[in-house]
Amino acid sequence: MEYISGIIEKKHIDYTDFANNVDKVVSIHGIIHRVREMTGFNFVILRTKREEVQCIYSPDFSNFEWDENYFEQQAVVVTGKVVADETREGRYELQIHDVEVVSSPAEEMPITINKKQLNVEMDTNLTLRPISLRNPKERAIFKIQEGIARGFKEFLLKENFTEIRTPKIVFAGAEGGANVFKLDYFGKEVCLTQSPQFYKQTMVGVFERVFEVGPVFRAEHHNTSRHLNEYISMDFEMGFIDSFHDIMNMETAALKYIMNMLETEYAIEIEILKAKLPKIDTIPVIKFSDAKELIQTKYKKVITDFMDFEPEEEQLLCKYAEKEFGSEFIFVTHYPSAKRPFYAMDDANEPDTTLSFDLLFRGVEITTGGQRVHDYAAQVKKMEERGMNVEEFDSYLMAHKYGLPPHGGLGLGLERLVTKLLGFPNIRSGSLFPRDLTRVTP
Ligand code: AMO
Repeated sequence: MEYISGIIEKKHIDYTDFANNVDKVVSIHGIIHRVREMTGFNFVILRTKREEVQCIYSPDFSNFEWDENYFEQQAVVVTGKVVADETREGRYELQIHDVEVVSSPAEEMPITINKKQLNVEMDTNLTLRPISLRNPKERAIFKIQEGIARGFKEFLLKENFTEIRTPKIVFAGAEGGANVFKLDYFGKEVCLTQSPQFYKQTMVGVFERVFEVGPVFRAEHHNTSRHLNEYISMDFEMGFIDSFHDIMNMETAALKYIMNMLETEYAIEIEILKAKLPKIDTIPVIKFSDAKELIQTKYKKVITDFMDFEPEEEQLLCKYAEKEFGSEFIFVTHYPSAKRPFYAMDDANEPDTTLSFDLLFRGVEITTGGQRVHDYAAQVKKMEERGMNVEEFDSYLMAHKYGLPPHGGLGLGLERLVTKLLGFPNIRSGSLFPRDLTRVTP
């Protein structure tokens, strides 16, 4: 009988092991990313898990002749001697002794992926995503994306939140509106979740503090640089809050933790992308109505929408926050009740507004959050006033009926955050395989 013991054999070393193997002969594997022919020798750049590794072919120390059998995009195992790179301090390179070709591509790439910058249109980039992502700069974006989600998770676990996974096939859209994907579920009409909202509130009754990082779906019918039809929502929800300020504080602390993690653990990608991380000290807070007034008086803009911000208004607010308070973030609170979902708690002092907020960063809304209605009777009343069929929401309201502490939470769009963090104009740059009006492949 054959048994599997779970012993993981490291067949080849990684670039990070080079420092401990100077002057030793080692093997490393990777993809031949680029070959630069020089006089008398070749630079062979290997694309490995995270780093590009410089190897040198030279008849002086290589045991074979570099000919047409070796070319870019082959998967190879390279054996050679580790030496210090004399032109780049702290870096190492490999003097190639032998190369074993493990796999060769069937065709040449239709685009050049081994230059610093992928010089193709967005459309080509997305159509050829399986290969455009191999460009070091493109893939670095998704390492940063990993870092953000990792920081969010690590931070919340430290704060005693429990990670949950909620269904994506649901009975009703949490955020209301028409942007719900409907689907047939064994003859019954159901939808794809717009947000884990109902379930995260429900789980406050179970764990008090919960979070989830997962896909949500929005049937947005417009093509913009800020909207996707599927995106990753980073959500948390917490009980026993005194006010929605507890939520804004938790988010500010989470963002500080995330930026610190990126700075320390993702320096390679920060350097590749030349990313400018925001400094977060305190984040200014402004009320929605005051923000509208400010935009009108300070920036002389004629307000046409009194219920929400136009993209340009969000940009102006961020400009204001940066100029006045040196912050690239700004919280806007007390959004009009009419524009917020039924679960948002109204402000007792100004019932037309909600105890909710948005967080704007570098000109775009990246988060919505706030305090929720936790009292059963109050929630039913608010739903009835909105003409909703309360019975349809029985399973959600069970949490309220049998008791929930005062609670609140937020949803942070991962792609919006990573896109703004890295200074890209279009959200598609921050999505691995974006889903938009025209794209369901690759
Ligand atoms: P909201 O609908 O405002 O709130 O969404 C929260 C955050 O998700 C991001 N986002 C999007 N990202 C990409 N494409 C889209 N189409 C898109 N729509 C939204 C934004 C936004 O700030 N349940 C509430 C959150 C809560 O109160 O806990 C909700 O989903 O970054």
